[in-house]
Amino acid sequence: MSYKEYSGSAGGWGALKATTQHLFKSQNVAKNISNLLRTNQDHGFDCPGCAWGEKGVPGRFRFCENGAKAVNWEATSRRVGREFFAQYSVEWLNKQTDYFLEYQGRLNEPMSYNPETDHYEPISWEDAYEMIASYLNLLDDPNQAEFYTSGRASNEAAFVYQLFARRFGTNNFPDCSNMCHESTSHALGKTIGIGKGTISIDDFEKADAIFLFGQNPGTNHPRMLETLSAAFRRGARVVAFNNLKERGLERFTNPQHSFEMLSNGSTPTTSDYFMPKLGGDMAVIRGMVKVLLGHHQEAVKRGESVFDLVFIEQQTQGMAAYLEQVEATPWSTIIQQSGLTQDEITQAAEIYLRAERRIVTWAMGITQHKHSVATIEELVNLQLLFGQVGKPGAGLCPVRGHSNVQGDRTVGINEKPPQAFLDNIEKVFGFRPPQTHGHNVHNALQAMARGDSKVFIGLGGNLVAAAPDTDRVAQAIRRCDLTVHIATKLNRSHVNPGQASLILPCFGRTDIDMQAGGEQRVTVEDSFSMVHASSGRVDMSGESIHSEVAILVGIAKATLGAQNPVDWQSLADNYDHIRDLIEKTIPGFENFNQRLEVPGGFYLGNSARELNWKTASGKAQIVTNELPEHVLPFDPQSMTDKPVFILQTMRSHDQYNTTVYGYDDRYRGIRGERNVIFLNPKDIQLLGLNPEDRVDIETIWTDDVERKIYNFKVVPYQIPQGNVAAYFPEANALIPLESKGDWSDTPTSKAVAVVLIPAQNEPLLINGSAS
Ligand SMILES: Nc1nc2c(c(=O)[nH]1)N[C@H]1C(S)=C(S)[C@@H](COP(=O)(O)OP(=O)(O)OC[C@H]3O[C@@H](n4cnc5c(=O)[nH]c(N)nc54)[C@H](O)[C@@H]3O)O[C@H]1N2
Ligand SMILES: Nc1nc2c(c(=O)[nH]1)N[C@H]1C(S)=C(S)[C@@H](COP(=O)(O)OP(=O)(O)OC[C@H]3O[C@@H](n4cnc5c(=O)[nH]c(N)nc54)[C@H](O)[C@@H]3O)O[C@H]1N2
Ligand SMILES: [Mo]
Repeated sequence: MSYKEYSGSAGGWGALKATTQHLFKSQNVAKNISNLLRTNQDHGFDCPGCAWGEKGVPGRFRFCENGAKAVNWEATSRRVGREFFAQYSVEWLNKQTDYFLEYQGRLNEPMSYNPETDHYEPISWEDAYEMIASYLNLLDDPNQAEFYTSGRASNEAAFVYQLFARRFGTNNFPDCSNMCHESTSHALGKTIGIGKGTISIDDFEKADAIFLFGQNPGTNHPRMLETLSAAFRRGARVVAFNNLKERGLERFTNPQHSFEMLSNGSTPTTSDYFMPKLGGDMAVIRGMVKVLLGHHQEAVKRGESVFDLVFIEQQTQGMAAYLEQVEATPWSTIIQQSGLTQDEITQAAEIYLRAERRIVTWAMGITQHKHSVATIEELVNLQLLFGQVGKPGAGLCPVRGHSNVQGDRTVGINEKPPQAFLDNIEKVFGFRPPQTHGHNVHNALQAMARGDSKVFIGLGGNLVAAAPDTDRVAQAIRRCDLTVHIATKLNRSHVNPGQASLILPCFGRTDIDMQAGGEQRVTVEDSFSMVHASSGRVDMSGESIHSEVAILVGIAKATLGAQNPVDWQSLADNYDHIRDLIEKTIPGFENFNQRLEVPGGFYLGNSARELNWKTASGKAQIVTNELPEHVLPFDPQSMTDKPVFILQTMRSHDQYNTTVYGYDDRYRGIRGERNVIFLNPKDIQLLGLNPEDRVDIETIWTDDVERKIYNFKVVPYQIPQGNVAAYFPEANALIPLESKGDWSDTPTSKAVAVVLIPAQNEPLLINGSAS
């Protein structure tokens, strides 16, 4: 492995080269290129990459490097079938890397785990459905089953899934969003009455200033770079707050604009870049509001105002108490917590002040902390002070992760469903769904660890690798009587089976979905609440792979009976029937099937954007919070003599969550390795270490569990002193299950206290990578 600083810009030649390399490595080259051409087009499939939206420009060819990787990874011609599982035991497979497991190709036959041989063996679809039904129907209580969803599932699959599980009798819907934007949904629900962003993609063309908090679009939402650099070119200020110096946020060359590519030019994506400490954003925003309040007080003396007083008066509640709290917060605390100087915060505040239309965006750097909900409430307060909701070119923009994570929640994947939704289910389907709240990811894992939950079903995803405390989570899932994985590719969760375990292979976004009623399409919702259709191109007929909907219908029929509470088979035969049921149950989907014909899809609407506040008070709610004393619930330095660092875990450029495409992280200058830890050069010196030395990393937490990972290579990087960074899923073993966000239960993946110890042993080499 080696690392050297990356000198190019994000996107550009490097991106095209990487995309084509990926295309050529695959054994499906021609098919993949024609797939790419159809991604995000009107009659193509929705890119399984991220949830960024598209301006529906018909016929325009759009893709990004990482979307290309996602498509290519899914559309591989490699297969994992019975010979593979006969050859390798589960114990052996569990020792392999995440990269190795997924690289083997697409699952293409239902498999059942045999604990006596420790091998997966073929099973027929019908036997698999009967087996699931018998385990479910033997439970003492439906709440002993967990129905996990990952955000690639389509609206149609997710709706059928929740209908089945609710009819079965539970609201246990642990979901990937519990580890992702849960803090956003909670904070926005409480403050503006809807847990979604308030802007549309056009608003970026009208904004004067865009503030980006805790996100790395160059890697995770590459199409957003184009939006940002267009805004920049037009003169908008683009201000980034990031714990690391991220190349993709600094400069961008658009691979689809040949002129920039040829001249090797690059457009800056940001005009201003600030590097707060991990978890310091709430203090940053508090500081900005303090500066702005000062300006406001000055203006009032002149008989003017800086805040939007009419908006505050008519639309909000609670502003006075909040401003008192802002005044009471001393600069010393703000500076110490944020890691920025008063000057830097003032600079940011003044950019905000000079703009008229401001967008605030955020992602995991904001949502995966103990005080994430409070931080997002602080962002909302700032925007409400200036009337920045419901106005063109302005608003709140949480940038979602999985391509349909927002849609899944819309159609009912929700462990705390709103009463109106439950009432509609009762009205439409004639049964009373369970009324008590179910399990989120945190509760589900605890219940499985205790042995209370006994059946785990996963609609996609890879919970063992995505959740914190990897070893404990693996043990918890292994305690189940039955685990079922509806999946495209082999992963860590499949090789940690329950007593019995099934792998049920399904189609992905890129595949043709042929049913009795003809070729089917599915729908997804992007970050901007746009719903559009997606239909795949790859022909998988002839293999024993079924669609997600067909699999769920198979399970539902076997468990509940063919007609209970609907004619299940008719839903699998023609997904229009599912969309008719969604239309009947959920507001916003009127004429669902007809409206899918409109190019670019249709907008679900957003009540807050219309200044319709669905909160208890009927107004936008200003929430007053104190700044947290520490990013953790205790002072870790009091528990050890070694210097304590706060660790964030993040994505490399060569991965999609737990899916590892490769071992490079181009923009951060890493090649050929993932077991690296990024440190400030001064901290390296302070520890008496040198770049490329190897360290073991150990968590400081309040229990006796040892959480340690070994042999991570030290990499000097632009990161505040006292903060370090490593990749997930490797570093997930360090995050205690109990370390979670207030209100949201989201794992604190961006703040874990650790100490570094010079490595005791030489690294083991697995699949060419140190482990
Ligand atoms: N190619 C690709 N695309 C993806 C994904 C993928 O894995 N690969 N994952 C998808 C999913 S599910 C999601 S949720 C999104 C994730 O998209 P991101 O949120 O961009 O993902 P992370 O890699 O976790 O990056 C977090 C960023 O926040 C910064 N950061 C961390 N902590 C803090 C903090 O306390 N304050 C500030 N200001 N910054 C901080 C980090 O330095 C990093 O740049 O991307 C989606 N798109
Ligand atoms: N430490 C740390 N942990 C994190 C995070 C972090 O930043 N740091 N991020 C968190 C976030 S934001 C998220 S969203 C979660 C992600 O958690 P998950 O959504 O559970 O994980 P993924 O890695 O996206 O799931 C990958 C698997 O999904 C399956 N799959 C892929 N496509 C399809 C499909 O079309 N249908 C079906 N049925 N299956 C499919 C494949 O088998 C693949 O192995 O991880 C979280 N975990
Ligand atoms: Mo996510």
